Amino acid sequence: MNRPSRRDLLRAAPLAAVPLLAGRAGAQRPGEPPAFPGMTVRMHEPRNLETPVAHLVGPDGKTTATEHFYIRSHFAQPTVDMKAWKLRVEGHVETPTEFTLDDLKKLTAVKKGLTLECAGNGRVFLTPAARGLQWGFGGVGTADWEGVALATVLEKAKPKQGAADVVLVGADKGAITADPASPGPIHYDRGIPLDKAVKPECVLAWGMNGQPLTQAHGFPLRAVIGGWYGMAAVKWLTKIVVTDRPHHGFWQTFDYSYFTRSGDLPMLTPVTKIQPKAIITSHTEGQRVAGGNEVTVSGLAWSGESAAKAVEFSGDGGTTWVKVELNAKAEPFVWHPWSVKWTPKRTGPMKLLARCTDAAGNTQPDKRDPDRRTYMINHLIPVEVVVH
Ligand SMILES: Nc1nc2c(c(=O)[nH]1)N[C@H]1C(S)=C(S)[C@@H](COP(=O)(O)O)O[C@H]1N2
Ligand SMILES: [Mo]
Repeated sequence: MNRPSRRDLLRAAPLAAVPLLAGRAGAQRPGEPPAFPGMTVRMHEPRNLETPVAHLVGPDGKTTATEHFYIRSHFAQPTVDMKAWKLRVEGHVETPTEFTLDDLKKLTAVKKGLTLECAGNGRVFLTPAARGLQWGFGGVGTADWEGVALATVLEKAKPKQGAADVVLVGADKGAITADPASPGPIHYDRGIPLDKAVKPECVLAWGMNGQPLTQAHGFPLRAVIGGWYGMAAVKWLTKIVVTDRPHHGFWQTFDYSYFTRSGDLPMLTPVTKIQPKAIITSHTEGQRVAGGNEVTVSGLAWSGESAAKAVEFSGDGGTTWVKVELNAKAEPFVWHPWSVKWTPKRTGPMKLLARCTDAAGNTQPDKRDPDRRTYMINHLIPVEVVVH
């Protein structure tokens, strides 16, 4: 086998070079966490890793292999002492309750395929450049989550009349010092309105793709809030606090918020629902494609609480579009693989685009809405290939 020389690696497109270097045996420097083969490092500590698009879908054609599932952590990963670990449910409830992991496993178990997307996925494409981790297309993944419905756990504690939010609290803790700073060290948390929290797509998961959760993905227990961006999927869950008023916590005001408007009154609003999006996974920026031959372009499409109902493809930067035949009925909460045949008819750079319309009739916008600040990035972003 021909091993690429170091010069070749350095000459490769910057996007491709990072996973190659990160994946090389021996690339780990002393004192650094182990290398994650094939992952793109967005931040070393805390560890934040992006999935290269070619690894988004694993061998089963649907889910992301756990070792390739993106990792987004704001603080150092906490290590949980399983002898002492309990999940406490308290606050505006009739029966404050504590559960060991075994207690939870005795409740009715559920297993669900759910797509998780970071609210900042695609941030690298924003102009002007935005602060925050520079995710490309790969801050997203789908796993089979095994656990108990959040509703089942709430039923045991019995929220009182007037319960508003279900605040999920992680064991990780730290101080955000960049403006807007946190009020000293705080846990990672997120409030979910009770009416969403009791929906079947809200799961407290101890299993991911048939295995116990890994440390990075929230061992021993994490939330997955189907249809909502990843910031609500609190990892290393230790406490659930039911409140009698909306929880205006740090992670849904100073962070993970955007502007909605009624008339011309902008109002800060927590980021919630995943927006429709289609991405191309078969081709990457700058890839060379032979002209005149039919090629298969493939990718993924999803739309939070709705289903990716229609996908369109353009090989010419949006001048003409073709309908993509979806080979299976799309479902809400989970992405849908798609593919289309394309024959490039001229040489030179060509912009490939995919566009998703969901079952509720929402289509991806052409242009970026600045009211979304640095989140919910689903305007059309081309992948430019070079036809030769
Ligand atoms: N406790 C805790 N939970 C967390 C976070 C965190 O930093 N701490 N990050 C959130 C964000 S922003 C995302 S996108 C998802 C990512 O989950 P993953 O690392 O398993 O992909 O976890 C969420 N849950
Ligand atoms: Mo995120």
